[in-house]
Amino acid sequence: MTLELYHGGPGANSLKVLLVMEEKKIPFVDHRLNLVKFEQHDPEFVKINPRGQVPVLIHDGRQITESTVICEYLDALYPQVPLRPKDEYWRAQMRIWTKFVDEYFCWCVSTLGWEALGKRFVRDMPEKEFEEYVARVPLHEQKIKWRNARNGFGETVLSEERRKILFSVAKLEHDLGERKWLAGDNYSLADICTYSICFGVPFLYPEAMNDKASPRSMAWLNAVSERPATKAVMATRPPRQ
Ligand SMILES: N[C@@H](CCC(=O)N[C@@H](CS)C(=O)NCC(=O)O)C(=O)O
Repeated sequence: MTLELYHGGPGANSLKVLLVMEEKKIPFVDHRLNLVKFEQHDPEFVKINPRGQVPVLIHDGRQITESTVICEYLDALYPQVPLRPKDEYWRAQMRIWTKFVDEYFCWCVSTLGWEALGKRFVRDMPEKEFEEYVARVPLHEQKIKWRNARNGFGETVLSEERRKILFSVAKLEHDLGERKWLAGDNYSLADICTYSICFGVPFLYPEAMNDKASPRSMAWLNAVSERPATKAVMATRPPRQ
């Protein structure tokens, strides 16, 4: 069996899959794309994923997208280190968390991330060069997102996203008051998928996540960060440019 992973390095949706790969020690052919150099919109990559996004898993020549789906797929293929609760109730709780992350939490964190990324990478890019890159972006919504990253999202949008992050952190604090991990007694995809989106929040919006405001979430974040698999994957982050 051959597995190939196209990813953007240890961040957000790509991080979910990289953590699963490392927890399970799954061998794979590693294709790392530089997202701020727009490699995900390169015509060669768009042939692999017409949406021009990562992560993408290729299993014996067949393509699978959607990070959470890929994580479940890998857990089914490599069940020796289980990352989904066996108990159906807790498995449902795991899915409630991964769904919440994909449909709600990811979006508000990502807007703050794109705002920061825009300032660092595309705000000062010459107009012509930027428009050439945007012309290659296949998804209309992503074209808008890249333009917003360049021009700034504006305070109305950013303050609404901050409100949603506060709501998400309160949900984390609540659930972690009742259980050790997000889907019960064992580390699971709920933790992996939430961590992958959440680990940047203490830097992007420190008022929302810090030892005083959200002690349980911070302790959980540290517990995930201290896992050998997380350390190994995070060590591959490039130095800040
Ligand atoms: N729902 C998809 C979202 C994939 C996604 O948003 N990927 C981002 C990286 S985290 C991406 O490729 N962004 C680059 C772009 O859209 O230009 C998933 O969970 O895999």
